[in-house]
Amino acid sequence: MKKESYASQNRPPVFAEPLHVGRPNIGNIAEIHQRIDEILERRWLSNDGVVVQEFEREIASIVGVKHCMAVCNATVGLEIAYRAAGLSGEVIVPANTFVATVHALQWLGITPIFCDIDPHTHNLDPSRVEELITPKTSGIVGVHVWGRPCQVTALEEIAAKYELQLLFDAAHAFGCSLDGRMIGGFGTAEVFSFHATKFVSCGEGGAIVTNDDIFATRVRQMRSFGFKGSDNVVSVGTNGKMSEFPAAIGLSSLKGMSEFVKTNESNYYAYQKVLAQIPGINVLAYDLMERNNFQYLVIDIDENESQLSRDQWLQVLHAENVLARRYFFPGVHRMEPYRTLDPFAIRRLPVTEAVLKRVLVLPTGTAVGPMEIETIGEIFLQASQTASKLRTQLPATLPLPTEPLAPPKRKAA
Ligand code: T4K
Repeated sequence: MKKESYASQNRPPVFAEPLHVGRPNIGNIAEIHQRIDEILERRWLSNDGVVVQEFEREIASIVGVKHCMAVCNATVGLEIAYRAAGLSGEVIVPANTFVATVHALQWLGITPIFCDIDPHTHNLDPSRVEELITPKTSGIVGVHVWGRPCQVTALEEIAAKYELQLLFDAAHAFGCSLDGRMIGGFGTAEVFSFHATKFVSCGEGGAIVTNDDIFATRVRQMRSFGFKGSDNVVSVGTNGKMSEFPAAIGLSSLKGMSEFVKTNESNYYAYQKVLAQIPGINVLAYDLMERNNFQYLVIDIDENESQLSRDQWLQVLHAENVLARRYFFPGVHRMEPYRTLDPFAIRRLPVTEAVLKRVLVLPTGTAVGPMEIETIGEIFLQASQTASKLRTQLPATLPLPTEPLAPPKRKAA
């Protein structure tokens, strides 16, 4: 790692190697190898194998739910959960989320109705939900963005009043709590992601968790082509099964979970310390009375105070090999096919629009430590001190490629 002034031109980046958001935390590699050897020796590679079952038991016990169904990834998990919950017609959902939350609805032919978010939680604003309910509405999907919980009680009340299904995309929120209760036990079901970029990871993987016995049975069947036992198909289904190998990686990752959280948490405090001196940059806070996984290090940028726009900060950081991400810009409502299907969604999402222009996610996890964070703090400090010059050199916004894919060609009738 070579340190030089950011202001000097024609020099290598401060970090010789890129620092990624979402660099995987790896559990005990020897243990992973051993588990994989055992799987191979058993010659049972998928379809409800013993390692998947152990992984499911562990998740259910950590979260405190009756049922955990491991799936190949959270996107397919959401598709299965939405279908098993009987969602149809219209479903109310935030646009400040990873596109998978919404794609899983659209994939099932369900119309997503984008609802604005709360400026503090960055999650669905319950006070904006009721005005979007129509006779076609079948459910509400909340997302615990950054692992910070939705206003669950308010959403539960609305769902009960209008007899709607309530589900949560908990892709970010494994190991987090709300009012002392672990995320995973709310609504009809919640869906976790164990993708490589999540702090507990299988490489690719996810889990649907619920306390509802009938729902769990339906999910188990739908996850495996609709089979109930051999040769007996009782519903439509897909192949959403997790195989033994990702479950083995997941089990080792679960063992490292408390260490990963500890690292994320100390990174969080280190970032807070180094960024406290930078005007207009605030580290998004976690509620320290709750359990948090601290897996996302999010900063909120006040452009007026910091003198640089979010996209200018992004350019400053990328020039130094700090590959910050502007999740979830530009918002799902501005992505295809939603941009075309619901071009006026933007008008009812003023808070979403504002938040999406202020947020940057910085690298954390076990690949980042105090030294890197100290250096990132220096990059911020130097850029802040030369902000008026940088403001004239760097474009205030970075364009997005916006071309939709051409629709499939149909044969003329
Ligand atoms: N709901 C929500 C709210 C979600 O955030 C997600 C996923 C889902 C649902 C769906 O869950 P899954 O079906 O994936 O289980 C990444 C992840 O691919 C995605 O899983 C995650 N959310 C999202 C927030 O982040 P991208 O498009 O940013 O991925 P990518 O390839 O740019 O990788 C992110 C960074 O991680 C890069 O800087 C490189 C680094 N990386 C990535 C991988 C895969 C590594 O260092 N090693 C790796 O193995 O979506």
